[in-house]
Amino acid sequence: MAPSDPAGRAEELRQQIEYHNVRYHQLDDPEISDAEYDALVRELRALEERHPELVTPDSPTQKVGAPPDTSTFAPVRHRQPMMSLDNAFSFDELLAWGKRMERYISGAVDFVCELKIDGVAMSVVYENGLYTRAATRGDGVVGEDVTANVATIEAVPERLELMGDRLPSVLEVRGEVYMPISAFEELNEKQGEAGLRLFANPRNAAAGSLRQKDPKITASRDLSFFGYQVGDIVGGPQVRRHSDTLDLLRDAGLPVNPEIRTVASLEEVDAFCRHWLDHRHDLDYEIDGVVVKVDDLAQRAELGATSKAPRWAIAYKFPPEEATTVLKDIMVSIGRTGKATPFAMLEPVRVSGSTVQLATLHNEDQVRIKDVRPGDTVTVRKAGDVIPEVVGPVLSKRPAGTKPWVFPDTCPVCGSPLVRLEGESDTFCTNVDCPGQRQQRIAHFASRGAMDIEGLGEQTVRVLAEKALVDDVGDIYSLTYDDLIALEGFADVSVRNLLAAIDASKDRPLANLLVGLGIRHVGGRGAEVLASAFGSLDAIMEASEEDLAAAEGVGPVIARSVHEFFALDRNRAVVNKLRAAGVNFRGPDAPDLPQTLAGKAVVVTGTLDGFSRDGAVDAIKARGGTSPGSVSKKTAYVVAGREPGAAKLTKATELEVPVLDEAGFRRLLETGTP
Ligand code: I6G
Repeated sequence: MAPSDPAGRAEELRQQIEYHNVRYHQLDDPEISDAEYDALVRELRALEERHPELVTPDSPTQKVGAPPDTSTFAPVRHRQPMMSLDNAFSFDELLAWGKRMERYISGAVDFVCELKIDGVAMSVVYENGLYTRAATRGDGVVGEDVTANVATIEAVPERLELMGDRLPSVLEVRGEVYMPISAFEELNEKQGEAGLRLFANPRNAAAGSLRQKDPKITASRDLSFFGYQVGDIVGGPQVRRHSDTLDLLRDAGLPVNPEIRTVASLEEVDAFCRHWLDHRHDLDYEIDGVVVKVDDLAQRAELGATSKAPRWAIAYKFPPEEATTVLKDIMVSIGRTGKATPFAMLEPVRVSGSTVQLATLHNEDQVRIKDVRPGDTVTVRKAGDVIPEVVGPVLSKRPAGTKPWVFPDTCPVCGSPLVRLEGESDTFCTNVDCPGQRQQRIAHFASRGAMDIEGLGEQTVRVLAEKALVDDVGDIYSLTYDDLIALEGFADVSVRNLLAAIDASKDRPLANLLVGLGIRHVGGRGAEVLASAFGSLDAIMEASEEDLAAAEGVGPVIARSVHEFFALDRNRAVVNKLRAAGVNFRGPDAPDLPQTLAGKAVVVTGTLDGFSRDGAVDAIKARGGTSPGSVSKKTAYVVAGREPGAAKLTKATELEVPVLDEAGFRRLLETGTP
């Protein structure tokens, strides 16, 4: 459309918005993200502001929501119009709203900040304290009667709590019906198992669950409700502030969101918004912004409303976490454990403030259940720090002739068979020497949270591996200036930076090294626990599975995994390369003592004069050794105090393990020999 044809563009935008209104409000199957919808409305509004002659009475900018679907649900005329809210997309827009208000009111303003729950707006009417009717917003004047369905929601009380003579004869509460994230995930799991369509997000799941002819289905869906506003009240207490209204709702036994705050300035509003922008994923329900309302009801009356929205409230919308784009292809990546993960290659798209080109599809079942195909337009989601994922296809935009994607049966890197074990959802490359796995292990070692070697990302690791410069993580420390400068894309500065980063990584804490080694089940927390319980990598390596499991915070699964890892010669060889390079093997609490017992197992039995039992064990560990509870052929020495255990001494004699007295033990600690 030519920019010089504003009338044509306005008409086109109106048609598009109407189309998306129906998909969102009536079909619960939106094709575009909320942000893309908001952008269309904003463009139309800006166009109409520049050309007021283009405003039509039926323009979506003049209306709320979409007409109700009266073919399935009876129409309900709201007692008072159910308005929508104006939006602000930045703090500047929020300030501009505050400024606009100054034209209507003067004096100090208190604001109530409420989380904007991503659900379905609902009007719920109580007459003489009894639940009588629930209706959707519809077009703001007439909504859909969903009384039977909303009656199944536990959070919506059947009867208001006794308020004595404060009980209003009519109370219409407005609020949001929503599906908690945990319930949404459970529902989608069940839908997938039953081969049914997955819901794209909790809002769609809530809307779809409400739009059921059979209330039993709604009842099975675990919906919830927060009240946020009185729509109409007859009788009952007089209130002067919105915050008092919320107290009234609480007193009546209606659920009100616990995070609501009343503040005295827009700066505090901004702080509230920023806090929830950072913490939105801490909640078990989705929010897409913050609603800010003037608290004083007299000030509200002065402010009034436009045809569509009150002037006393605004919705501050968070940046979008979803967008639609074209899926160019589906590929499979091989992780460090051999796990084969399908991922989508996308036309680049902005989501959550960054450009996304790749998004995970998790596993074979997920691709099949979502049925996303190369060529599809897909919804992409990037929530918080989570890896971007493909939510699902926009079926109405599917090109003709696409075919379901088929998971490959061989590894895309080494060609070995891909195997999926019975009852498991993941598929694995069976070749432990697969270059794909090896490269991922090295990239993981260098990643943040592990050894944090800046400049040694997946790309660089691939190049280094292809040139046979690195085979395992130990080889990183043998890289030379000449090795690197010969590589394409490397110059003097980048080589020096990478070598400096590699050198700096030698001093990382032991927990980072443990994470970097990529031992199954050992994440950041497990690594911290191991590092402080054992004090050194050697002590961890030499500990028995029982000793590992006996350490506080280390369970049997981690203990077995650690033990199995260090039992492999291949892994011990890597550790030796790291040791030779001078990588730190010492834990956080290890005092600066010479590692005279590195890798040695010393069993203590009987009472020593100069050491308590724990003190002797600590002294051994502090010098890099271990102190198992029993004698085996791996034991280097047995230290015998007064009244030693007979079984230990017998075993030591049998296995020809030297037995030391306390003086010998002291020499051993100091020099490494008794
Ligand atoms: O759509 C809405 C969502 C949340 C609202 C709203 C709200 O308060 C937390 N409040 C009002 C007054 C309106 N819509 C009209």
